[in-house]
Amino acid sequence: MISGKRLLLDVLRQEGVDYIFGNPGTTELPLMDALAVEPRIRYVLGLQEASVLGMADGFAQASGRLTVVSLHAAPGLGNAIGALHNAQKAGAPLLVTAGQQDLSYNLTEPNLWAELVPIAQPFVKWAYEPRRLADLAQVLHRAAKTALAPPTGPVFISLPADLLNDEGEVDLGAPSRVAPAIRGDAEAIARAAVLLAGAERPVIVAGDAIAQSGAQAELVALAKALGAPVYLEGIASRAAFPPSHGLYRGPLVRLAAQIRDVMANHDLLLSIGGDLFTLSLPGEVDPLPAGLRIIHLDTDPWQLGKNYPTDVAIFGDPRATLPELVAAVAHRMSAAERARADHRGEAEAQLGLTQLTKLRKRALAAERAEPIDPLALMHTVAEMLPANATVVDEAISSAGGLHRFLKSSDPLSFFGNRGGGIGWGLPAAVGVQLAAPDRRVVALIGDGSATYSIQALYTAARERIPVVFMIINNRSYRILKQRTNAMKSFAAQTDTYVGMDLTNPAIGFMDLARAFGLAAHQAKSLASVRELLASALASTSPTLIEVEVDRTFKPL
Ligand SMILES: Cc1ncc(C[n+]2csc(CCOP(=O)(O)OP(=O)(O)O)c2C)c(N)n1
Repeated sequence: MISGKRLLLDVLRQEGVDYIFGNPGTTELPLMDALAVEPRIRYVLGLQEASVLGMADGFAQASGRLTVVSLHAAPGLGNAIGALHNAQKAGAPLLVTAGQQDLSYNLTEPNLWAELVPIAQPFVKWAYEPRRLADLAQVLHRAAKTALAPPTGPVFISLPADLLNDEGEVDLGAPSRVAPAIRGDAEAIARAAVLLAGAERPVIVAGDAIAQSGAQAELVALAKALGAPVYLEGIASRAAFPPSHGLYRGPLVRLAAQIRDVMANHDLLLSIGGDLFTLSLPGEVDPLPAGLRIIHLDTDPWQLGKNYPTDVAIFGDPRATLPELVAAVAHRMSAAERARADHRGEAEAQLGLTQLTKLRKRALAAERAEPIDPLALMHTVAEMLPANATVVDEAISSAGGLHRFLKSSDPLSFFGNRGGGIGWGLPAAVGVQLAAPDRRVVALIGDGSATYSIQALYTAARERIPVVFMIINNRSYRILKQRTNAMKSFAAQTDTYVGMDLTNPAIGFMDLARAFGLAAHQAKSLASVRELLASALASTSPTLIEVEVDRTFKPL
């Protein structure tokens, strides 16, 4: 005989779970009761569900492990939906649960009751509400398997309270795992190699799948063999390529005209897990010039040929597939083609290094600017980061240059907001740090973004998670001002931006941080940033540094 609540925790233990991120209510009380005698699972309390989900997202992405979230009924699930959208886009393997009222009286429409599965469904790979204790173990195992099977992503299970309180003789079952390293089709690899070997001006767009599969070294080998520049996809949220490498070009801008300007220089586009293309606004032009050939390798077959016809579409894991592709290209290339690729690679690398030197010079020239120049700030922070640092980036309009200045490109060195719903970075940083305790997590967060899920600071203080939170305060939604200005209409003519200034009153970030139990400091010069960052990095407690930056913006 076993109770549903005991079975729930036993099955989660079988699935390797040792953290639950949650915020409790009446419908979760059976779970909270069972946790009272389950020392192997740590319950990480978040004070609002957007923060709970965001922390779990960071943890899941950094650990690659099944990560459990416990939310409270329909209102709790509703609060988490924006963050669930982000987790879905990032492919975070989350098992999201919400307590449901006792099935026996849902017909009466009790307090907090609404159907949960339809709320979660658009944002998950699978959503289900078990109705019998006998099904609970199988449902949980299937949920875990589904979240972790490539392409990874969140699943949702509604947990009716009566199932958790019920008792019965039920089998716990056992976990299943789908082996993730899918090797691309050999015939497709051979066709891709023919096109790549003969390409005159190939370009690579690298996506998050590179970091997710740990294929950085394989990508460098391929880029070198092809003499091709490497751009990150527009919504890059992971590190794919060494930032100081001459072939690196940083992320594509998410605007059609800018992408087209890049692509016009090339005859073949090789996308490795890259989004073709997630744009921020509809463009008047097509991002891809006519005649550009496309080879696309991805762990998610949905992405292959989604928006553009693809000459060769390979369903596979980059790390498992790229060595074969590199070997096939080497085998196909004639001596003349190889010489051409080497020559091209040298010229591209030279160009990349010149661009990087120019950008560095601009950052250095702005070092003394007051208020602080965002580019100079990114350069300073990147220079100061220790080798084992992880950057969590939600600096939005202040992040320019960051991707080029960072020194490290290992898979855990960088996390960004893939889904675009802001309020992600602050909680995600807490989850990343919890999953990677040997690293130093530095979160670069815009002041606007920080306020959506500010209560994650409390979890950092309560759990002693030593993130360095750097709030980049321009007292505005600057990116929205930029974009409104680009419409060249009333706002631009009158220099009036409705609902985009955070000045009157100014938000007291140091007061907020201290109220949640963190040490907090303010920097108004780069010298002070250096000093405060150095001491925050030396601390074993979380710290918040508010950096006042220049709030003006350049027209796009
Ligand atoms: C959940 C959500 N609400 C609103 C937005 C729209 N939005 C995008 S960026 C932005 C402002 C970000 O401000 P901040 O973090 O200070 O960065 P800045 O633009 O100043 O660089 C807003 C409100 C969004 N993306 N997601």
